[in-house]
Amino acid sequence: MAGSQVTPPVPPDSADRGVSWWHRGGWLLLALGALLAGLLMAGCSSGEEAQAHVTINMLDDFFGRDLTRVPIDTSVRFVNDGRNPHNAVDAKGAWKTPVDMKRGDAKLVRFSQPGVYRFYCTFHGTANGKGMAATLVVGNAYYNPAEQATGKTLAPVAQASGQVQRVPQQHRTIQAAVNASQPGDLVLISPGVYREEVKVAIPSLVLRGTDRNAVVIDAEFKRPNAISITADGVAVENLTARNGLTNGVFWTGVKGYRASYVTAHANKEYGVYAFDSVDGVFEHSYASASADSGFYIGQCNPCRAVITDVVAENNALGYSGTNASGELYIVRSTWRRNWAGIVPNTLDTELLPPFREVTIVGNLVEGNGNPEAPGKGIQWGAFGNGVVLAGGNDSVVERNRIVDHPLHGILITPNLDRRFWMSSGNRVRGNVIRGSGRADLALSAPAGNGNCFQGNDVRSSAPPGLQALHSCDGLRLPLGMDLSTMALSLGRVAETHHEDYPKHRPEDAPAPPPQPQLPGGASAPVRPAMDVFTRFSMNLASIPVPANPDGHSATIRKEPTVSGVPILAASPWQLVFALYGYLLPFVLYAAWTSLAFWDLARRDDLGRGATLAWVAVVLLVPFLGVIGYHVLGRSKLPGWLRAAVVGGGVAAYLVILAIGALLGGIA
Ligand SMILES: [Cu+2]
Repeated sequence: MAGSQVTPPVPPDSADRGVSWWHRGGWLLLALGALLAGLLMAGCSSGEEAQAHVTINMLDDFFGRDLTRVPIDTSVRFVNDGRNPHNAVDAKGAWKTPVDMKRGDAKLVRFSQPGVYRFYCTFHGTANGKGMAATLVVGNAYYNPAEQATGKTLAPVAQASGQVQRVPQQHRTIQAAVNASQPGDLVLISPGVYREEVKVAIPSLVLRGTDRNAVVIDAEFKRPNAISITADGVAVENLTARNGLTNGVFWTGVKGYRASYVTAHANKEYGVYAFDSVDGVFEHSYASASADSGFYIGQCNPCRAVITDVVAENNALGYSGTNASGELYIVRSTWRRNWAGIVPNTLDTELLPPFREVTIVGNLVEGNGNPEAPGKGIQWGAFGNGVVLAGGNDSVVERNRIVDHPLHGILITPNLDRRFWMSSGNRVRGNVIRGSGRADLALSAPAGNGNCFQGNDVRSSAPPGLQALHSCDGLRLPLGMDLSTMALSLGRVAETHHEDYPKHRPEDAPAPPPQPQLPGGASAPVRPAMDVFTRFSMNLASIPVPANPDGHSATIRKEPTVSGVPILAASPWQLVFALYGYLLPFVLYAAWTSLAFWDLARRDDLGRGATLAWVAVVLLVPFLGVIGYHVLGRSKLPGWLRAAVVGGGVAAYLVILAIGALLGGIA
């Protein structure tokens, strides 16, 4: 206390006021920073829109789904993604959107009463269901799609009827054969190119081609889908579905579905797609040149579905599954040369977020990072990764072989939509990963609890030591999260916003190679898609890591990195965000520590013991120690300065991250 005489005595109350000013001011600034970041991340949308809703797209000139089922009190967001003006008007006049919705316009309509709502666009459809028209079923309202199509109430059946409807021998079109069928019938299609959209509202049909490669349903980029299915229990086998304005084969709102030996090629959204559907299998199928994903199971819980023995190549995403959870297995399949391989994800634009309990086992995931594949902006953020878990929980990634990816083999990351979804409780074990440009395993910050990595045969991770810091059985420290990975993703988001990504079209993709035929061909047993999941036998534990294809070794080398950023692969946008995200915390930490020592050295109110104790706290407790000193240490530095340097630094970091996100994620 030798210098006490040079320090003017300060009345205790004003000293207290100084401390409490810091408490108020500093934490206020911190809280403001966090709040600002939170607000930016939440976007400028209204509260209602921030909640999960279901989206019905308006395209030229059709609605994205023939049938949408929602629970009571759901908001439905009608959005015009076409070029023409559209609207949605209830056929009985109960509700309507604005009449003249332009491209990009959206309207939320909330449905609180159960019922079957048929709606249409007044420009391109009629109230009695012709042209641009679709159906919305709210709550448990009774709806049998067959009634609308045939005037008859038809229930699904488990057994084949023994009847065969032949195309073109008995029926000139596939649609005519479907309309003439009873549940349990086989619609058997001979070789030919069928230029129609087949709408299936009769349950338990089996649509089968006699030759997978020569029976082609071609939507000619004029019709929404090759096949659209709204009835339960329908199987599609041994044919090719191509050139859909949206999808190749599409099930919506059904119980029981199956695709076997199906080829889906050059569809503008998805190849083989099940939405709001449960109890299904996609098997021995092939999808290429989809501008969104090859295979997609979305909005279900529990999904009770299996994807097995499929090949997805040259799509934006091999597999995408938005808000698809529970008893969902993606196994023994090949995902290669897409933008990204397997990407379960969480979005607010569909119901049931976040995704959870997805099991990904025994897949070969190879060379996803193919800029020649068709794609759209929304998937660009996933480019160059093998497996991405984007904002979901409690999923399992085991015994996959993952080779040659410009960024990561397996990436666990938060996903930003209208809300910010963190990933937690995911288990990554026993995978073999080679040839990742940035890291074989990556955990992007911020991440929730319980993500673990164990027994993976890998060469690198981001952050380093991921398997040691986040093991499944042993040590799990909340330290191993990597902010630079998040920052790198924000760079991608900015690129998307600036339309700075490759734009290849499904139309220009090379034709798919011939694919193997359904065993038994035309005379294979007829099995309607009933209790598909229960009857599918699979021994998960017996699925091994797949063999190395043609024994080749990885061709992508780990890239030289500077401050955590792969310098060759990074675009200018990525460099800006990644360098900032990587460096700023170190810069701040160094500045706070220097300031604390400088202050401690000049303090005369502390004894040697107290000073050394603070030095120890600052040095030994990462980040929090030095923040603790500035907040609680009664530093002689002016409160406003400490508030600006500590609180402002943290706030700046959050704001920069949020602005990066805002640039492309929400706008
Ligand atoms: Cu219209």
